[in-house]
Amino acid sequence: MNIKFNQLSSAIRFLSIDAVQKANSGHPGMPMGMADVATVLFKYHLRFNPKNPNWINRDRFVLSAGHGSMLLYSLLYLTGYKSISIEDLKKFRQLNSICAGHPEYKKGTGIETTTGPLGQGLGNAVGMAIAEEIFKKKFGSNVINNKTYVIASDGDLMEGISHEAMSLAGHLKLNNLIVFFDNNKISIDGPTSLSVSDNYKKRCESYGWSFLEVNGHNEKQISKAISKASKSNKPTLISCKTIIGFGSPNKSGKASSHGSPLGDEEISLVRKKLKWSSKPFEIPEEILDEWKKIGDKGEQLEKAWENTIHKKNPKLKSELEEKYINCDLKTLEKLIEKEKTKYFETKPSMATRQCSMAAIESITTKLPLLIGGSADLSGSNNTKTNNSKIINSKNFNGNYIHYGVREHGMGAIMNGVALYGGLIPYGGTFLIFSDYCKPSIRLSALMGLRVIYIFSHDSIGLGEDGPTHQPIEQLAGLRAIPNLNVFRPADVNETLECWEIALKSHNTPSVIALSRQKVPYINPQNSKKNKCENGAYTVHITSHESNVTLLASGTELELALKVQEKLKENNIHSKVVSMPCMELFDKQSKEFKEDIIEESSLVVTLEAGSITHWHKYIKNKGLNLGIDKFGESAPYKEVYDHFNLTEEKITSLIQKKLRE
Ligand SMILES: Cc1ncc(C[n+]2csc(CCOP(=O)(O)OP(=O)(O)O)c2C)c(N)n1
Repeated sequence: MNIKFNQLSSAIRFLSIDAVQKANSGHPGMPMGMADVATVLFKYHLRFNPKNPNWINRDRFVLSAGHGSMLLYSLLYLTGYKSISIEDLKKFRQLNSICAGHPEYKKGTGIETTTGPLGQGLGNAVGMAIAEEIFKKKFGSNVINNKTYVIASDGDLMEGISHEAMSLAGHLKLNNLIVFFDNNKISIDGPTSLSVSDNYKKRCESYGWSFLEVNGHNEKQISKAISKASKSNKPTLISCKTIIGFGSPNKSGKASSHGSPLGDEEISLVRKKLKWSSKPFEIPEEILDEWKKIGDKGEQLEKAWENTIHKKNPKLKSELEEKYINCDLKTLEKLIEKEKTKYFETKPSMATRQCSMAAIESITTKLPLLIGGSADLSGSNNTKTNNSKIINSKNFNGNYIHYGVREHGMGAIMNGVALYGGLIPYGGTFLIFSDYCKPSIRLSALMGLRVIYIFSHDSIGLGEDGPTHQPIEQLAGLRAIPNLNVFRPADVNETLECWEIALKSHNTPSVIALSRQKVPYINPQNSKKNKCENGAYTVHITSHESNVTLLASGTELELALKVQEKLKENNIHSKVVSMPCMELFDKQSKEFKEDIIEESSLVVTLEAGSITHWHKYIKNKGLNLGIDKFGESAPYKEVYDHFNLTEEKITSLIQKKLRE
């Protein structure tokens, strides 16, 4: 039997509307509207192998409009991915179902990224396309030549992040990136004319993108546009004029089909209109077979690819997989040890941002997988080193990206680079502007990606730039994100150790907060052991019967040691603990924690920022010293004094507290 094109797309439409109806929540309109575009893409163009969702050279498909998740789940089921069965589709939006409300990244499932916050997927796709170019340059275009396809909605393109990501993609001439714009002119509040009158063609042209327009329900037009886009020397946006809720007699073209079940009555009208007599979740065998055939082609595609690379070099595949995709960190430990010993001998005073630069410079000699960058603050974040080679549109044989002033885009792009596999992205800005990329950081954590955020100028210690640039609540906000390690190293030794932990954290992103101002070398003894690994360690004790425990992070460790001296002059003994990473400390055993923070002593925490996350360490007594106001513009020592963060003031506060 000859299966017609619209029977294939109807399968997506009905799985989507029936699953949404069964869950009694979800978004049917978008999958109904984009079913034709998706069918053309999967049937004729996308190179994928459901039997091996991890095939390195597969085309990436990103559903940036994550609310239309049923479109993706239907496609994965129909083409034969093991990750999604018909039973899973019936459990759409239920606890522990792979078919979550919005797509949630899980390696090896065909779900390439977590989407839902609009615009993020588009940013991820730019990162994937950059990663592909880097690999292509390393291994040749007959080895790596995949494309990245995206479905983006009106909402995706309204979000500011889409501007940042598309602008950089145009600048880098990422011709491996093809975006389908679901131009249905409907969003939640109604017609998009309520809020937007952008000229998308001109917008794309100004970014350096190709712009094509098609009827999103016309098989030939869509396919022709994809072929044309594939030959472009720029990224392409294909504006697909579609009807949201296509096939629904009363709800198509209307916002009412966007985000709620159509209802049984309307669904039976859609069945009539689209001539679909099958029951919910039943796909006629011949249609399912046709879809499976589309999926099955992937195995051949992958085999042919394997043959090509085998001919080129029989060892290439294993090198690709072992050395790159699985990220070789074997040499890292030795390297960090060597660097630590070097600095123990010289004991340099350096700003921790400079310590980080030194760490990066040595790590990149061994790890070509590290892809750095900064949102236009390279010199300030110290992310660029003598080993940095700039990536540009003419040359992807590099390891450093000038992201421009695009923090949000940078975060989403780094997530995409990490998702592609085989590369470890790090990117910098000022800690204050972590707020500008917070949604992407949250997604790094939610997806469990090894992305390293380098945030310098981490306190009032930046001085004269004043309260707009002095972070106060930023560390607290970041520490509130689950599965994110927030490091604040105190000297070069800790900075090296924090970098080592970040690189070894395969499923957890890291923030490394760094100082603008110099700090002394503090590490009391050289050890192979990574002292930051447990989150905190004792730096100096004046007597084993100390009655004060000073707990500090980053630049305030120096202050804590000065306070300790002053206390000693007054016959008060104390212990100074460095806490470079709260998250790691909080995971340690009760015994370890009690050994570090002795309940019998007066616990004083010290960090030039919000005290929010320090409360938990002082129990009933003790002092949380920090700043819960906006900063001040002045030379930094004066700002510290203004906020009572000096050894004299802190010492007398502690003395007063001990007398209480
Ligand atoms: C960052 C972000 N803001 C808001 C939302 C909530 N939201 C989900 S879909 C949507 C807009 C829907 O319009 P469109 O993107 O055109 O999708 P369509 O109606 O075509 O399915 C909004 C505001 C979101 N998911 N992400």
